[in-house]
Parts: sequence; structure tokens; C-alpha cells
Amino acid sequence: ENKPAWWKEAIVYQIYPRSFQDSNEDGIGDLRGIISRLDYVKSLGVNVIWLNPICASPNDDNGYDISDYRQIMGDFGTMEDFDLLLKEIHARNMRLVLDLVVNHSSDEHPWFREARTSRSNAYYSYYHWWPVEQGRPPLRLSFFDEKGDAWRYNPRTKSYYLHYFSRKQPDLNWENPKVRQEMYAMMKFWLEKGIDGFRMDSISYISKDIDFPEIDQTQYPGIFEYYAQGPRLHEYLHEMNRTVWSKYDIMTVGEGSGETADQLALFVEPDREELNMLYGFGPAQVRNTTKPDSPYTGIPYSLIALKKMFTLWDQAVGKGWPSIYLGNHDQPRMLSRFGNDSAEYREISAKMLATFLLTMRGTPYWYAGDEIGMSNIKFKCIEDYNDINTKNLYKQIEEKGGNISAFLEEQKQIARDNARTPFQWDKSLYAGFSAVKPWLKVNPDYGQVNVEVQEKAPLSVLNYFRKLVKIRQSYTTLIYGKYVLLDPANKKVYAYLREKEREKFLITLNFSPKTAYITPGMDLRKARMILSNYEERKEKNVCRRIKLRPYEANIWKWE
Ligand code: TEU
Ligand code: CA
Repeated sequence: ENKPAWWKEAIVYQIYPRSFQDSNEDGIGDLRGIISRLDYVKSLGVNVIWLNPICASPNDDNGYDISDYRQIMGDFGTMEDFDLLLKEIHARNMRLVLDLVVNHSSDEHPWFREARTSRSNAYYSYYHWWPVEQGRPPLRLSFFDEKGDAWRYNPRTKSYYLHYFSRKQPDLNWENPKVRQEMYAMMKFWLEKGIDGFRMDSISYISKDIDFPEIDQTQYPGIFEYYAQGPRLHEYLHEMNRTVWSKYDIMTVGEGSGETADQLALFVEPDREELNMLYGFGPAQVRNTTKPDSPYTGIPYSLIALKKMFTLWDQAVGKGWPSIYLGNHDQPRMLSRFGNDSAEYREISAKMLATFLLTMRGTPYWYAGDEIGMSNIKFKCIEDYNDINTKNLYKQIEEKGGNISAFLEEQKQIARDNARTPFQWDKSLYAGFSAVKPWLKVNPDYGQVNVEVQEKAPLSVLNYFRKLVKIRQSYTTLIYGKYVLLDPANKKVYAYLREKEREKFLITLNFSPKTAYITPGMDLRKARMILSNYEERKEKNVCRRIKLRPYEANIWKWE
């Protein structure tokens, strides 16, 4: 039995600071902007805010390239603004979790500026290098480099440095105990300010095989074995837990990278003293196949695979605790991906997805804007994009003479910028996000899809979300209760039980735009529908088989 903890009962609300609210008319969201919207966040009923990186950064990858771990990014404000933000969050009985980016720093961080000057510099061993006298470095591909290579030559040291992400994000060398000590001191700096936890970026990459063996996919078919999950990963996590985290009442969630379900428990089982949760890649990478844990290639997805994935991860967590999400700042909008963003089904399917996220076992991570049904912007041309990921892939395809229009079509479905467009507050110019032109275009649907309109509409997605939050918080069974998947082979319906002691819920979700049926295999005559995303409920005479309208979602409770 899992011990109750605040982070198990929490609903995490993820804010991408650049896109939430601009307070000083420069078109960029900032901390004062977030402060001015805290009453809104509180009104949702959520209780933990996770902010994407806010530290000083030249913004090659929007804050995931940190040049000073103890300063606030100029675009976002000052340390005084931060202290006020934290105070205001706590004053509303909410908590704050920060993004911790420790696998790499910016190349503009003083450590790297020093390191790149000479091999004898004390900071040289803060990073990973491949000296020229050893020949060409073994192949490692970068996720974000415009040429694709994760090694970049540095003439002054006659060596290549490693950067899994962009060339402005050199990987830190965690083998070096000094690097680890610096990081622990930095974590304490923020914890002493009173923050409530960390979301640990790309955490599995911190340990790698530093011999950098040639990649042999016949030996290890999974490429991640070469990039991440190195031999000392769990040692480092345990050390961080013992040295820092265990001294505070905080939550820690690691962002995984290609972990398979069988590795999950190693991160999160309490007696291992590592992380509270792992935010695995699995669920968001489900594709059109029934094989779980297969690499992502885009959409469409298969509902059967999605169900398999969530069910597998629910079990694989062992004595640990699951994290539940369908979208974030690296994924397309969940509505466009897993629901249906057409005018006809937008609202109903957004409500259906919300019903899913808030009735699963585990801590839900809710991405800001999903509660009003924000959808992919689907940019038509490359100039509209800001994301280094899309821009550099474009350059690579251009260079190779690849199919640009097919690439742009695909980006409409999967590009990260789809989820990074400014938050839609009202129907004024720029959606109330800013008085000036924002850093990224506002989704043109903001006239209907905005908070102001939905506040006034009792049946809006926004108000449905609030209702759901209340329901989750009134029944601990929806948090801790056992999760039991029903009818796994049903291609349209995701149905499951949540049960604890004598309390029992049935959740029935139609993930399709067609009428669908589910026969849960139990007597439903004593079950009452406590929530539906359709105004008109059809629960009369339901005995064994449930008929669901397009994207219909219901919560049933046994009396
Ligand atoms: O993402 C980790 C990661 O592995 C990404 O490469 C992800 O797969 C990619 O965005 C998909 O295109 C984290 C952050 O969430 C992401 O925003 C950062 O860009 C990345 O780390 C580097 O810090
Ligand atoms: Ca601003």
C-alpha cells in the first residue's frame, strides 16, 4: 500500500513561462505575468505548478540551455520577481516545482567558456571531450544539431565536445565529482528558497558509457543504451536523494528518455531512495501499432496500443507511483493528437481526454491551455516556427534535398511549437497574452477558444475541467484505487475500473467520432452516472451494455 503524500494527491499544472502571460509588453511571457494569473490557476483546483526553465539562458532551446543556474532569465524578470511568485503561490496553498536542467549547460556558461580554452583548464573535465589524436569520435547523433553530429570540434583544445542536444548545449560530465557537488549546492540554493520540488530534465542522460563504444545495433538494438541510462545512473540518483532531496519535503520527477516499462521500478520504488516519479516517454509516443514501447514515428496512434501502454506502466511502477500525461511542451496539443480538433468534436473530445487524465491512478500532469481545449496551430511555413528542433531538421532536409513539403505536413502534427503558442485569455488582439506582437503567433481560433468566453459558459471545457478536479479530490479511490482495464481489444472504447475497499468506479471513454459500445461484464443496475461530458445523459435501463456517442465520457459509481 502506498503511503499518502501530497504529491500523490496533487494535480500538476505545467506552465510554459514564455507563453503564459506577458506583463511588460515585450511579447514574451514572464514571472510577473504568471503572478497576475495565479487566481485563475487557483480557480482550476490544481495545486502544484511546474514551470519550464526560468534560469539565465541565451535561449538557444528556450531555457534548456542555462548560462547561470542562480539567476533568473532576463526575459522573465528578476530574482525579486521570483521570490514574489513563490510567496504568492504559497499564499494560495499551492506549490512550485522547477525544471532542473543538469545533463547539459549552455556553451555560454562560465564553466564551458573556461573549459574550451585549454585541456589543462580546471573546468575542462566538467564536460565530455574526444581528443583528435584518437581520430574521429564514434558516431553519436544530436537531437538538435543542424548537421546532425553530437560531437563538435573545438580548435583551441584540439578536441570534440559532446552535445546530445544543440551545439550550444554541451553535456556535463557527471563522472567528475566536482560537477555533482556544484549541482547539489545549486539544488540546495533553490530548495532553501522554499520551492517544492524538481522536474529533472533528460535525467537518464547524465550517466553514459564514457568509453563511447562504436554503436553496434546487433548487440544493443535500443539506441538509448549508448546515449543514456549509463552504468552509474542509479548511483547518481541515489546520491542526489541522500545528499539533497531527502532533507526536504519535496517531490521529484525525472523525465525519462526511452525507458522501457521493465526499467521503471528501478527509478521509483521508495526503498531504492531515488525519484518519486518518472515521467516516461512511453504514453506520449504511442503510435499506430499494438506493440508497446516501440519508437515514435508520428500519428495516427492506436487506442489499443495506448491502453496497453498505460496499463503496462501502471503495473511496472511496482511499489512506486505513476505519472499521467498526454501532452507537454515537447509534444503536440493532446486535443489534436488524441482527441479531435474539428469544430464539431473539439469541445466534447477535450472533455473526454480530461476525464481520462483525472481518473487514472497516479499524479496527472496537466499542460496549461488544455483546459480550454487549445489545439495545434499547424504552421504552414518554416518562418513561423521558433523551435530549434523543427528549424534544424528543416535545414538537414534542405541540405539532403529531401521532401520539404512532406516534412512541413508532418510538423503540423508533431512540432513542439504547436503546444507553445501564447495562452488564450480573451478575444482581444493577441488573446490577452500581450499588448504587442508575441514571440510566437497566437492560434487563430482564439476568438472562441479562450478563458473569458468559457468562464461564462456553464458547459464549457473549462468548467467541465473544474468539475472533474472536484470529483477527483472528493474520492480518494480515484487517486489511490486499483486500476483495472476492461475489454482491452475494444478499438474505440477505453474503459476501466477504479476500486478501493467498497468503493467502485467505472470510467467509459469513447475515443472515436463514431457510436461505440462497451460491455464491461458486470451488472450496472446499481451504478449511477456521476459525470458525463454530454449534457443529456442516457443512463436509463443500462444493464450490461453501454452505448457511447462520439467521444462520450462517463464516470459511473456504484451506490
Ligand atoms: O527533452 C528531452 C528529449 O529527449 C527531447 O529530445 C525530446 O525528445 C524532443 O523534444 C522531441 O523532439 C527535454 C526537454 O523537455 C526539452 O524541451 C529540451 O529541449 C531537451 O530536454 C533538452 O534540454
Ligand atoms: Ca514580458
